[in-house]
Amino acid sequence: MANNKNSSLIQPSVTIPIKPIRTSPWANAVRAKQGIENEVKYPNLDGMRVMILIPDDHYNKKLMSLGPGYVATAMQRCGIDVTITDCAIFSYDDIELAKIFIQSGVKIFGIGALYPMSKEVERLCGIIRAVVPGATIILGGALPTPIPEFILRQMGADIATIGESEMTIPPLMAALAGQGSLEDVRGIAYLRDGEFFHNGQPALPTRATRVEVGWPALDLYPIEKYIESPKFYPFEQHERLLPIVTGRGCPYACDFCYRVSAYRIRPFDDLLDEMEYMKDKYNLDGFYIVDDLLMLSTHKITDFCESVLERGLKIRYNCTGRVNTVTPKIIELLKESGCVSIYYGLESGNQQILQTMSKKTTLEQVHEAVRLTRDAGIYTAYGLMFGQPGENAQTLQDSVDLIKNISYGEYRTNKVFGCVPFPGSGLYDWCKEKGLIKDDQDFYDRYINQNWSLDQLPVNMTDLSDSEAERLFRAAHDELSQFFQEKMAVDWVNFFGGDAESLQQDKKNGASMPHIRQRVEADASTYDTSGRTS
Ligand code: B12
Ligand code: SF4
Repeated sequence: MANNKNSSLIQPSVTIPIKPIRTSPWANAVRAKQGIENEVKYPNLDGMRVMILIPDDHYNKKLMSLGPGYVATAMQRCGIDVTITDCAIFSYDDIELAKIFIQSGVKIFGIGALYPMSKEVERLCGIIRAVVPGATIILGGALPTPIPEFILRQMGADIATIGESEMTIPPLMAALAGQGSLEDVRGIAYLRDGEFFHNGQPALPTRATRVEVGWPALDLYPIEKYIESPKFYPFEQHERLLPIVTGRGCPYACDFCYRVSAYRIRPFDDLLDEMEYMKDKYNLDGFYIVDDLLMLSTHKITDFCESVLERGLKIRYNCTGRVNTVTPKIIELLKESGCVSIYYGLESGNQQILQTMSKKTTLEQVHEAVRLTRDAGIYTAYGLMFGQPGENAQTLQDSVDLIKNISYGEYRTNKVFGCVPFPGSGLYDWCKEKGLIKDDQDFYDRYINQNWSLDQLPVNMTDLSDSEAERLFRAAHDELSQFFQEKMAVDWVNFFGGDAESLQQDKKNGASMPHIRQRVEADASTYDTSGRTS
């Protein structure tokens, strides 16, 4: 943590000094509606060649990133010869990448990325610049969208597409081919002779169907590599799974979350057609439903489950969930239609903090949702975070206690993550207003993680001093590690049999069984939150 505060007193009282940062859960939906369109014209760009790169996210579970596939489909509809190179799958070093770029002969590169991949993107851009003179580099995704000028300059790229880009791509590529000009392309930002231009928000697909924007160009990915990669619990390693999105955007407005657009659910006939197609083509057993939309409303989730059942689609799937939409009926339908695991973004064990972050959920809903889910035999994963404005020792302890109270039958540790105010979130703007983040460069320098882990507090937004916030965060981590080590040791003995007495003896001596400790430590380093926040 870089900023310093004087007070190191821990206030156990739960006094939240600020109001929720964003209050209307529908704010984004209303704002973005004007941009929604469903007509795209595809120019003929035969002969144009593009390489889309997926940066390495340094995670052992290789989840296919769908955004580049959608963008590639838009390019293919223009006749562009496009390839996708997934650096997360192949972990190329600099020399290998340089050779790939040179040998490809391609002059236009696209890179889709999230903020945590920024150092990787910088590396990719640097290598392209070094070996492909005159290359055009287009960035897309959550990395450039909220702060395109800073990101373009820092990465050394030329053009950023803002948010969802299927409808931006055709006019953009036409402009690059000399059929039109960049000034007229909506939804991009770019640097020209060092000067920065921003052409505003993109047009968005109404429902993201096959007809409208197409399905992602799966043929361009190394599909078997994703299928072979380690599985999310409770799927088994032999199961064949791929990700799919059920819609776009989100109608809520949690203060820590980066969201750019109105929510749009895909029509279920189109979604189920795609699932059926993928299942047949790749012999799939199931899906990771990666977006935030599936459990947004009782109505939607009911329709989805019923559509899966009506089609007789025998699948197993996981999804994200919102505790406020859970009912016994919904859980029953989810189970019946093949759901094996739900990831709930619980975020905090303190009600006032939930309100501060505009989560629009209650602790009663949390307990009820977890109980119903687990009683139905659906595995429950959850994420909590520490570091919201107004947090103190007590609010952190409330989160630790919540985890302990709702955990049973665990195979892995659950922990409290650091709350990172990513660019594009309400918190990022709030931090700038309060002077906690000076500018985009300041945040870029503080955010040192380049992987999935959110183990740091790059900006101290709490009421605590930096050192106290850090100390309490580590102490919470240790408390939970200890808790899960003991819990898993007991589960292990119960499940596999073994010497319960010596386990008790170990515990009395303050020692844990070494094989359990190893397993817990290994697991903690690859904790799978799935990047999901709903
Ligand atoms: C699936 C998912 C993941 C997956 C896959 C991520 C991926 N590379 O796609 C995994 C599990 C790996 C993941 C991990 C994490 N994630 Co995540 N994830 C998502 C999620 C839920 C859905 C993404 C998705 O598939 N959307 C649907 C597709 C169609 O949209 P899209 O990917 O945005 O693609 C469109 C545009 O971005 C653009 N585009 C995309 N690629 C390209 C490429 C080019 C060349 C161009 C021109 C355009 C372009 O056009 C696409 C089509 O419209 C989003 C939330 C969301 N609803 O988007 C969070 C989200 C992207 N994740 C987020 C976060 C914070 C994380 C984690 C840090 C969380 C964690 N600790 O677990 C890690 C970070 C991993 C890393 N090292 O970078 C944040 C990103 C914040 C930010 N500013 O970067 C999001 C937005 C969640 C949120 N609500 O805040 N995540
Ligand atoms: S955390 Fe989930 S529910 Fe909240 S705004 Fe983000 S995507 Fe929507």
